[in-house]
Amino acid sequence: MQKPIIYSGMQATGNLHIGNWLGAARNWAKLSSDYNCLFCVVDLHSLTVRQDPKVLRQSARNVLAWYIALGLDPAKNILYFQSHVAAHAELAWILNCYSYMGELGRMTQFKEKSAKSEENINAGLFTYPVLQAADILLYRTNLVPVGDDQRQHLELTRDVAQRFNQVYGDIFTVPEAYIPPVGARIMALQNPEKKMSKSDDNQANCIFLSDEPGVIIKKFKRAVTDSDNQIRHAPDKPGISNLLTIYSCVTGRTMDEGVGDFSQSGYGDFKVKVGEAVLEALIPYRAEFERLITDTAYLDGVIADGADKAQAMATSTLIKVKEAVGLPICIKEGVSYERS
Ligand code: AQP
Repeated sequence: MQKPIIYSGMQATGNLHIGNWLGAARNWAKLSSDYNCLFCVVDLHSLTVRQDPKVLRQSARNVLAWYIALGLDPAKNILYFQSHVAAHAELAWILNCYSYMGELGRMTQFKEKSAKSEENINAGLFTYPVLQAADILLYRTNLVPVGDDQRQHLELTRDVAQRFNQVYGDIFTVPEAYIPPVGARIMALQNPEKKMSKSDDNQANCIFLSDEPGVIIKKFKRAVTDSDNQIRHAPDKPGISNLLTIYSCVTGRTMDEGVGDFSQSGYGDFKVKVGEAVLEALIPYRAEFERLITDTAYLDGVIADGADKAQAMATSTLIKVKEAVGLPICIKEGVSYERS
């Protein structure tokens, strides 16, 4: 029997941070043996913000190398760049015609990002969730493992898929979100009321996977706590709770065990120990990333192979969609699929 399909992705911009790892990539690796998986570097999404072309190209490659370093074997998973499969942009256009201005305007990420970049509120920022829906629906995805911030976009994907299916029959699989019970929203270290984010102006908020060890410990030492010196996980202690969550994710200790581990510690000691636990967990992944990123031929091969495999799956869905909506099918597009 065919395994169900997982699809997920990360933007090509900047360095990955521990939120991207603990909220998403870590679960991709855990789930990957039970599913057929596609993990995409969503480089088209990155264009909603002005990018330096050279930097973008390199950071896209870095993200793909991180995927492998974090445990995603390219022999068992399809790893590829979104821009290498034209069907993403084509399906996004079609789905734009089945998405409403009102629902897109309600997206929290659009509101936040447009408030942040008033000088560049482009149409791509607005239709970003439609491209995301196209990414997911192209592969008849069953499960989408993401962090908590993507919950709303996943709901929109489901709505668009159901709306389309109601008109044209059973074209799309309606996907489910997989949001992990712990680590789905790693918070900013200096401001634990908001999520850790790579575009944060204050770099001390964010632990990047490639930060030097000394920098990681320093950032943890500076993490905001509170004044009562009690190490427990509770809504009134967002800073401490965030650190305990990170500790639990990287060590595999439950929240209660984590609290027990620090029953004799003060905040200073606690913060250093969490930093050290993160560093220790990252060591093998960082070494593997350093090895991979210099292996140009190997990465080029993975990228080409991923593009071919993703292309074949995507084209088959796109033809079904085109046929459903009444677009003429070019004979050259003939790939194997069951015509209705
Ligand atoms: N803080 C987080 N905690 C848990 N999961 C997170 N994710 C992002 N931030 C956190 C998850 O990582 C995956 C890839 O996300 P993305 O590439 O779309 O990154 P993003 O949301 O753009 O990340 P940033 O860091 O927040 O970037 P900016 O600053 O550009 O907004 C997704 O599954 C996401 O849920």
